[in-house]
Amino acid sequence: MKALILNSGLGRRMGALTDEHPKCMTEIDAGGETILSRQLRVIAAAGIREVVITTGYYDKVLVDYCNSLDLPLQYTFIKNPIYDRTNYIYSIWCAREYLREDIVLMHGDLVFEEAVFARLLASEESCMVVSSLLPLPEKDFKAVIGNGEIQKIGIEFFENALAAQPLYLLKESDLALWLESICAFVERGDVNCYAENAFNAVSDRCKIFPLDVKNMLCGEIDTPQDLEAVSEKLAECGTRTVYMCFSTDVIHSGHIAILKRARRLGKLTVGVLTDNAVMSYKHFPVVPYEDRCSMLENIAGVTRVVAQESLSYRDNLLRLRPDFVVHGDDWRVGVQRPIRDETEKVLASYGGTLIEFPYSNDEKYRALDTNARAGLSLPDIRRARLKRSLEAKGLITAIEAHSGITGLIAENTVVYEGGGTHQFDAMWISSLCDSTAKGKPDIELVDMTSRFRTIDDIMEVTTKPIIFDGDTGGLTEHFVYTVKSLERMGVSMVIIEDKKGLKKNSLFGAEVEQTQASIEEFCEKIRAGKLAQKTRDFMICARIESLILERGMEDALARAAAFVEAGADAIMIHSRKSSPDEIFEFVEKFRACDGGTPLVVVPTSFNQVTEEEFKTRGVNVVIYANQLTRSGFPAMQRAARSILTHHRAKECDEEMCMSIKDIITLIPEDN
Ligand code: SPV
Ligand code: MG
Repeated sequence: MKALILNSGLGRRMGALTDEHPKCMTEIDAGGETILSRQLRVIAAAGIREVVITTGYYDKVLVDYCNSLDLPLQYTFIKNPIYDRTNYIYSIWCAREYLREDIVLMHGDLVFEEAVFARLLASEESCMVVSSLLPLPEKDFKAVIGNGEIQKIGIEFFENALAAQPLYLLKESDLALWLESICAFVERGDVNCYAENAFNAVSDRCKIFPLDVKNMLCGEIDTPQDLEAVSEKLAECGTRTVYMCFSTDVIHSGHIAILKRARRLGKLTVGVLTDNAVMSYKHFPVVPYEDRCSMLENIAGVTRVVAQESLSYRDNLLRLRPDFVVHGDDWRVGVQRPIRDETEKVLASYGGTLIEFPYSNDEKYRALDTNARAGLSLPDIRRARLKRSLEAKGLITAIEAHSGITGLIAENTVVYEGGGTHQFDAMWISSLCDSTAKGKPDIELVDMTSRFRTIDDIMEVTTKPIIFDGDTGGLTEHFVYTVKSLERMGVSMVIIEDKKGLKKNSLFGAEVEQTQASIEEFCEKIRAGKLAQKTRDFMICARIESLILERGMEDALARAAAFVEAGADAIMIHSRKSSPDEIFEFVEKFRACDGGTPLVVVPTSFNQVTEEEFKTRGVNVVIYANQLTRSGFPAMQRAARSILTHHRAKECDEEMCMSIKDIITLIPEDN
């Protein structure tokens, strides 16, 4: 993209101000900034490198001045040799050979705030700056709008018109059409009209759209009075405020570039998504919220940092009422679109503006992100994540996984809701499902070595934290080794149930013979486990079977208190009733005496309760303990039956199978 600035004219109406230099060199602030230096700085800051400037009046002064500014710009100066006898249509004609790509076109006496320029560059179509709020000027440009497009530009149009400024973004094809028309005008000697007359002749084909900048500064300086008004408005622009939101763990040069551009628009406030909000939307934050805040606070130009509690910008925007929100244009499509739409609506409610910069999807930035994510699967980081998630979210969810593929489902399944996403926080390595996958009963028959093998398979392909179903924990002498091994592997929590002898699955309840360990026996096991662990992150959760074995609420509560006293980091209360009442009663009574210890539930039989309700009542971990096994198994049975019934696989393939292509691409190669 190039910029074309028209600076050939005499600027007669400026009086003495243009006695010694062209109008564009008129100073607009006390710091010596001129119309031109400001334009060039804005152009350079936007990343444009080539500028074509048409000259005429005091051309040498102008060329020397541009070079003295020392900006990272390459200039092409095109002199209009008959500048005193022609209008700028002729200057553009002189420069035509240099205009073969997308350009921004501006008159040399135009002063605009940076946000106007940013919006212009973000446009996907050719556009011209207009204002729906300013009164129609008597003598300056107006644009006639029809069907959302600009149909005519000129000073003589008042009907269906908006005040317009000669600042354009022209896509290559529209520029070519306009230039063709300019050539036709010049060749027949029409050199004293506006270039816009040539546009008007082809406006049915040359599509230029209005870019409504409302009250933002974009005005020409024709007279000393204009100069005064524009300088005043420029000072006002100094009080503009800008808001951006970040969730990133690493700040790279792409972020710095967008921050730099944002802070040029005004005083910059950065919202940092809280850990909870990040977790709900993408992956777990590698860098905690506080550290992400201080990273951003220390970037030059960031005036302040505030928390953004959810993906939605609404609350912060209504509170801070920034003039601009800045974002990459990537959120125009995909899952973030609803958030963008809401942001636009909230901004419109108080007169704010959304500014979008091109999103950099650079390979090196993606690699940084991938590397940060790879770290999440390392044992220390994965282990610590459960506690961090619990602290950040209050309630977390885990889904059963018993193999690499079910681990991938737990890891990658995401649903989109309200512009955000929802996914599981952790995985539960269920004894029931691990045993079932091996065709064995859930009676601690699958030994620890084999259970660890399952953990390993899952860990190899996932990053989410793991809660391990440790059954009874076995003999205390064995349990201490289990704790050490799990901790070393990066498991976050082991849940052991207060049973002894031959353990059967709890969902059999009192229908089968099961023995509950005494409080003292089980406390001993907890204490030994806590002594064995090496890190502070690993958690031992005591699971109480009193309700399952019909020993009553009092027994359950007494055990919970004793187990916490013995060092349990969390309590799981289990029930096999279809009504959640006894679970709710336990939670309420437990919470009356213990507000802090996390409570875990496994709502297999009382599946009607929502996570929200559990949270409100004081539960912290909800485990969906067996749903992948219970849904996968009947699907497989149906497929097997279909093949037997039809003596071929066609029906099975067509009605119940994923395609071969899908299954082979399901698993990414870099796993
Ligand atoms: C498991 O998933 O193995 C459990 C939960 O221990 S339950 O099956 O409900 O006992
Ligand atoms: Mg189990």
